[in-house]
Amino acid sequence: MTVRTVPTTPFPDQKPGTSGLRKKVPVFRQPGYVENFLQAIFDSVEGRKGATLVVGGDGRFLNREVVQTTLRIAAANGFSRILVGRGGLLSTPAASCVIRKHGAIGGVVLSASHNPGGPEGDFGIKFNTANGGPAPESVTEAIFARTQSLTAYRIVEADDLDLDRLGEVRLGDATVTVIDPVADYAALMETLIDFPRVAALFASGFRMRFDAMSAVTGPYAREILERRLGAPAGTVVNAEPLPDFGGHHPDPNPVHAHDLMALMTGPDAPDFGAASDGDGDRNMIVARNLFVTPSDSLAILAAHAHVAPGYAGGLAGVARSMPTSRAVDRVASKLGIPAYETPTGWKFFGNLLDAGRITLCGEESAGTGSNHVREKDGLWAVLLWLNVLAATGRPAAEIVREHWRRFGRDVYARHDYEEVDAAAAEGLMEALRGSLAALPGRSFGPLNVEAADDFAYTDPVDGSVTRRQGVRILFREDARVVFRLSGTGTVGATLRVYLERFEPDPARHDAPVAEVLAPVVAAAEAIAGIAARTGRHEPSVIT
Ligand code: VG1
Ligand code: CO
Repeated sequence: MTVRTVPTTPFPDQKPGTSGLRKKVPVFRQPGYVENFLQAIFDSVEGRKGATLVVGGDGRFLNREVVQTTLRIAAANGFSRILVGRGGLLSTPAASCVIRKHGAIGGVVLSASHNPGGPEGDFGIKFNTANGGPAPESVTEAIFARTQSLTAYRIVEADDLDLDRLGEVRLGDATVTVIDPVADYAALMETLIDFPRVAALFASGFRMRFDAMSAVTGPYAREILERRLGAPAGTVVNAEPLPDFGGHHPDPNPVHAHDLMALMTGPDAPDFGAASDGDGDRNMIVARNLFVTPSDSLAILAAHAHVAPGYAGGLAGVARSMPTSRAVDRVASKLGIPAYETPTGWKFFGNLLDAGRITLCGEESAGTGSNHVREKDGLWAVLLWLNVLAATGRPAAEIVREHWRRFGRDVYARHDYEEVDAAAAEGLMEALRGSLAALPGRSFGPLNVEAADDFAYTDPVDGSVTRRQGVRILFREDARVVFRLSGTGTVGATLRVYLERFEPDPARHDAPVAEVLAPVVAAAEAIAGIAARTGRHEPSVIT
């Protein structure tokens, strides 16, 4: 087998966003596009000679082809051991687990997460470092810089490997090992969660539905829930990973997981419902007749985590992304532990986790995780919930309501305006930034602005500073609105508007979210002029 050096020219658009490089499939299919980006990644990995690399993806369209290319380019760039999930599959949290367990120098994760797949859908490439987490900004910036000066990539000339057979094969100077994508992950879950207790819960007649949304979590959920924990066959639905996710948006929220929502609000609702996204790092939790807002789920798990063996010693601290509601902060202050506020994206939790400052963290976008890996972890969150349900013996909806009674309710919603004109969205954000200084003291209906800023984050561990992470407006009435542009969209711009209002009075905890937030929505419109600037009078998705 020979290593070929292939001349190439840079693509201008290979700048990683919130979570790696995400583009439409046809963009990735341009000759050299994948090869260039991979070469730029590997050029930025110091010490790769002789090191171990992990490769896998969420099984979407193009996954198998790009896995083969990744193996060939990795083998040509000095890695000596490459671990790849059978069928080219690894969920994002499982990739993080495998990197850590096998002392790999990093991993290439092929996914566009919750974005749709298929020939006209999205694809993505992300690089994770030796701690198992998404590469920090310093690394993604170095990768982008490298993409702009690339003149050639190196690749081993070889036939495609058989990815469906476990075991070792040689590729150039490297050994490629096809591993069971589930085994290491399932073993880790057994150390964190009280499996016998959850198994006893299922044995007692407790029923749940887990909707894998035809994405990567199916095999993981089947193995763990149905085989190891004894949930009845059929508990996991849409369990086969499909290249186009069955034509659906593999995004676990009440809009895209409507079948699950319908079941959980209907006459045949099981005790508990859950779903995960394309690459398995997000989770959706649904009680009977009650969708659990991800920000609440994080807070509830923080309050109850000690019932699970992995967290019996308590939590060192917690963190949430800035747009996530402040519910978890209230738990932290009761527990007397620190609560950190980071920019959107899991990469910002890495340093806090590595330094042992936090144990649990999460995002409003249905990402929850802990120090067990360095990615958010959908199935883990579901298992921790099951552990809490088993330990307390209470229905999920009751646990949520009791939490609100104890801590108050942070009523929350996110309004997304998708595929808006990019220039209009930028203009809206710039105008907002320009108006910040004049906002405090102004009132909008019943709400009075107390403070307004553009969120900047100083990492407490390495001192790095990240600016312009979202405009936040705080109202005296304990309400907040946050505006930011998505860094994962692939068409135009997506404006995200995060709305919340604290409600301490249990008598009002069951008021409809839209009603409670109506004044905040009106203030957001008055402040940002969304309709006038984007032409949109309604959000495209409300979660
Ligand atoms: C979105 C979410 C963010 C999440 C990111 C990756 O980013 O808001 O919380 O970390 O997706 O999630 P953005 O920039 O579009 O708002 V995933 O499940 O794509 O790995
Ligand atoms: Co995801």
